[in-house]
Amino acid sequence: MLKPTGTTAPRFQLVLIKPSHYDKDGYVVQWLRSTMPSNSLAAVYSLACGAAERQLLGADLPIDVIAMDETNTRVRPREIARRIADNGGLGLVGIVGVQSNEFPRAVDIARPLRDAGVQVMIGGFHVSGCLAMLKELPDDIKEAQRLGISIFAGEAEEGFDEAIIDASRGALQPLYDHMKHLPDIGEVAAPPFLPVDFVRRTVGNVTSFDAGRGCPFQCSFCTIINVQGRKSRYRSPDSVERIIRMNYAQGVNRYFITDDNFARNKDWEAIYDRLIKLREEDGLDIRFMIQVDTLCHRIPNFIDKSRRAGVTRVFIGLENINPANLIAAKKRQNKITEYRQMLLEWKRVGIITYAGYILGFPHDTPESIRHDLDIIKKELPLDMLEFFILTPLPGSEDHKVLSEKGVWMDPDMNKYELENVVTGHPKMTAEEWQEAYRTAWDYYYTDDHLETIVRRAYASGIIIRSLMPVLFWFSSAVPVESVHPLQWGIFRIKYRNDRRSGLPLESPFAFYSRYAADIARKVGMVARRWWHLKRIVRKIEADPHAKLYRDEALTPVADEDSSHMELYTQNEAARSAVERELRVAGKGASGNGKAAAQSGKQTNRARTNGKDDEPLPVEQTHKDRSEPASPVA
Ligand code: B12
Ligand code: SF4
Repeated sequence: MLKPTGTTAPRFQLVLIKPSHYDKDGYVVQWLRSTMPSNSLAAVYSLACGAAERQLLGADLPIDVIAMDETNTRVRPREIARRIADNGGLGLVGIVGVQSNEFPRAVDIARPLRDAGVQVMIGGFHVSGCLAMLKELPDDIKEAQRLGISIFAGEAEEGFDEAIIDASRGALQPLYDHMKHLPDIGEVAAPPFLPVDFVRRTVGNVTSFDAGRGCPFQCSFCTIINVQGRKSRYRSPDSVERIIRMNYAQGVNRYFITDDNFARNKDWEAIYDRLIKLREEDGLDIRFMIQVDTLCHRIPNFIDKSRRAGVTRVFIGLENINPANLIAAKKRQNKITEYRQMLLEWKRVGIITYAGYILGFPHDTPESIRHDLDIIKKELPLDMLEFFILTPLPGSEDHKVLSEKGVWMDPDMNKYELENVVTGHPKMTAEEWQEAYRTAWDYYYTDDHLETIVRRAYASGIIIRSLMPVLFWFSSAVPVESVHPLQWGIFRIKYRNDRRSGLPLESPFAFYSRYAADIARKVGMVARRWWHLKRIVRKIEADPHAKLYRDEALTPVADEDSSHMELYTQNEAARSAVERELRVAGKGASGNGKAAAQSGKQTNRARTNGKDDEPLPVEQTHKDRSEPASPVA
């Protein structure tokens, strides 16, 4: 605890910081306006405010809650320490939602605070993932504990009060492990919320909240199932409405629902019905972005209700188009025979699609990646594609297996941002793999393909003036700023003194001249790319035939010439997958490539009956077998 400096009655200072991470030069990645408000911060901030309102520490020790998101706000540890000292010396700094790539920065923020005697606690996916999956704590977490930083694994909805009380007594424990029991979030008294000031420091009028946690599937690269579990836990429609009304009251009406797979939120329909009521009966102008899996279109009503509920953008975990890779990653629910149908369904209701694509599965090579991208561009009616390097994230099965086998993984957690090669690959050197990632962005977002995306969108009834900024964002982040679009922001802020521990301070001249040159270069690039897209949009709007545009990707599944579609015939794995789907649908297999490809079409039709021989997700194995919402049941 800090020595008090003031004479006023003590007030417990609860400071919450969502950290950022370092760029390749060791400077904090920070923006004038960052991508979006952090839901992790919103969740913990709300609980902290709840504790303050309840007078958790008694009437004599009020709690002041201060929150900051480092992606758009400078964190000054010395000022925080002074504030705590000025208020009687009692306080806790919670470093919130710390992902693996943010862990080194989180510890750097904590170090001067610990030197000043401040109690610090770190929570989030890195520590929870490591505790969930590893037999022994990794060195970085042990080092944090050695510095006196307390670790909170699990969800703050349970156990945060205990930690605050311990901190008020100056008796924070080294570890709070709440991984064994995952809390029910149905009716949390203080659901996620951030004041509008946080939203104003981000791009657009968007905030985020989780309507549920957990996913039933078993992808080997996924951390979510091991941290948040495979059972769907969800907020009640009342709770969701409360979050929306609180935000609406402060003028925030766009939302990113952070559920990794909203289609598997068991209460999706009741939540949608409430959103539909809010829009259609109560007249609220609210819009959403959600994340789903590639079988979501087979859940009756899901896509149509998404549109009515106000969903305008959907993120889809496509990951790969080579079935051999999908099987290797245990992503068996992704079926190439469903991709086109699913994307066309979203197009039918005018919703913009984003898909994640992972590079570096075992069967990938630089050539195969380019070939896959050619197929995607030609045959899949997809808007944005975003790339990730396959990364053994702490908390995933992949990470656990490699750790147990003693396979090399880069020990620098700052690199675990899905943009760096951090382990070996059976078919690519590290350089080839890294280069394949870098070039994938340029290869997908060519000038021609940007025009094709906008043409397809226009012909599908998507508002292309809304698509344009998003397309700009996803096509430009890597070429302009060398950061992933999910980490980009408006105008990069850099402080010479905020450099990674262990790296030297640069001279002001070297630092500022490079910073200024960088700004000039980026402004030029941004302007050029924006005007280029604008020209495309104008050209298409002026084209009287643009609404009639058709190509292979937009061709309805029923009319597709599947024997010539490379998606179904690209390799042996694709042909076998198509044959297998045909068998499952009871149509028999033919064995030759052409007929096998045609089975993709038949399968798409036949499978609307909802029959499948896939192993069911864990929670759907018994009583849910007849539940209509389950597409794999
Ligand atoms: C929304 C989201 C984002 C958003 C917003 C970030 C945010 N945290 O809100 C954006 C788009 C910015 C983002 C970006 C990225 N993300 Co992200 N993101 C998510 C997502 C889908 C939801 C986050 C969320 O709201 N979770 C729900 C909250 C409530 O859970 P939580 O964060 O764990 O917090 C709870 C507990 O951990 C605990 N807790 C947390 N902190 C603290 C602190 C204290 C003091 C206490 C007591 C408790 C506590 O209590 C909280 C409430 O229950 C998660 C997946 C997921 N299901 O969480 C991925 C996830 C966190 N992201 C991930 C990754 C890898 C990224 C990116 C690197 C991707 C990329 N290439 O750009 C970037 C990195 C950003 C950066 N700054 O470096 C990984 C992290 C895995 C890992 N081991 O680190 C995840 C898990 C997804 C995955 N692929 O596995 N992301
Ligand atoms: S579908 Fe998404 S959230 Fe579910 S296990 Fe796979 S990667 Fe994880």
